[in-house]
Amino acid sequence: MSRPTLLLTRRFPDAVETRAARDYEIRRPEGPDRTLDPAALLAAAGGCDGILCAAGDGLDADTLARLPESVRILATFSVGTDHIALDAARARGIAVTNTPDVLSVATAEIAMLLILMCARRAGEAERLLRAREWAGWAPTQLMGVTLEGKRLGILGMGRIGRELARMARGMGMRIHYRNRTRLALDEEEGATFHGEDDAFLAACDVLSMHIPGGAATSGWLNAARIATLPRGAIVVNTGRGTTVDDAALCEALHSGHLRAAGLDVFAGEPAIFEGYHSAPNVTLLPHLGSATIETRDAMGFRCLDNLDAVLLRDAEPPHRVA
Ligand code: 8YV
Repeated sequence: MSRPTLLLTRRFPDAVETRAARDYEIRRPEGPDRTLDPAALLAAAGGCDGILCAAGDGLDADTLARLPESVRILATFSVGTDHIALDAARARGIAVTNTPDVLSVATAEIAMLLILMCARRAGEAERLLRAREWAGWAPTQLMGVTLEGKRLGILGMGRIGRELARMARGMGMRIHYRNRTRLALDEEEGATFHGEDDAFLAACDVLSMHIPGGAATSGWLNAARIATLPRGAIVVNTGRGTTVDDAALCEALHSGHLRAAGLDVFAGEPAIFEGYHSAPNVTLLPHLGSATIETRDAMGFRCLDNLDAVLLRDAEPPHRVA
């Protein structure tokens, strides 16, 4: 029996590539291994049964409408699906799956890393040494703030937010959260729920953002909401860059209203809003949220579990989002 054909839009971890090659004919787009434009994707998709894609691949409504009839499933190597026009996929009868759960701890770790780097000015400090400008220890040099006892506000208390809350509790932080719905009491573990933005923002010594991208959340952290944060607050974003008004965030870093910001995601990646290069107290990471060996293998296997269900067994995929 002939094997289904699978388009891999990127080079995935070895263990994932090996398993994919065992069960599928592998197809790859021409060109560099990075964010894929629709033309390259369409050029490579002819005759494919499934596509293993990633965030940043341009799967908008127009591209989906032009995918070959043979494509039955898009398995994205991400929990976020804002790069895929889900309605257009539904209209075409193409299943879309994602990778929930397996990246929650790794992403929460990067959020905590950014919180620590911001609070303790670790990025600035490292840059000082690398510039050979450290003149020696001084009692008031590069003083940060202690996290113990501070309020961590988690915007979007899903799986990643809850992992971050677990880590932050261990550091003595007090947890506040803003969510569409309140968690059950046993899941809340003492965290304070906020049903509206202003009271939530006013309670954030540190704001950690975990909301999805897309039109509904575009520019959510705007000048007015930043102004509602206490003076000296820290902002961290490991969700999607589109949820932040970059100019407003830079302005608040320059004015001193915000103490620091830590960003792992950016609107228009891999380009970065120019103002961040000169903004004080900002730590920038290149979308590392899920980048651990263990997590990336698990994400790839989750994608293959979904692809196998549809393409090898004609069954319902376990992590279907559309
Ligand atoms: C992905 C992410 O690894 O899962 C997501 O939504 O943002 C990342 O952790 C990356 O976007 C590649 O798809």
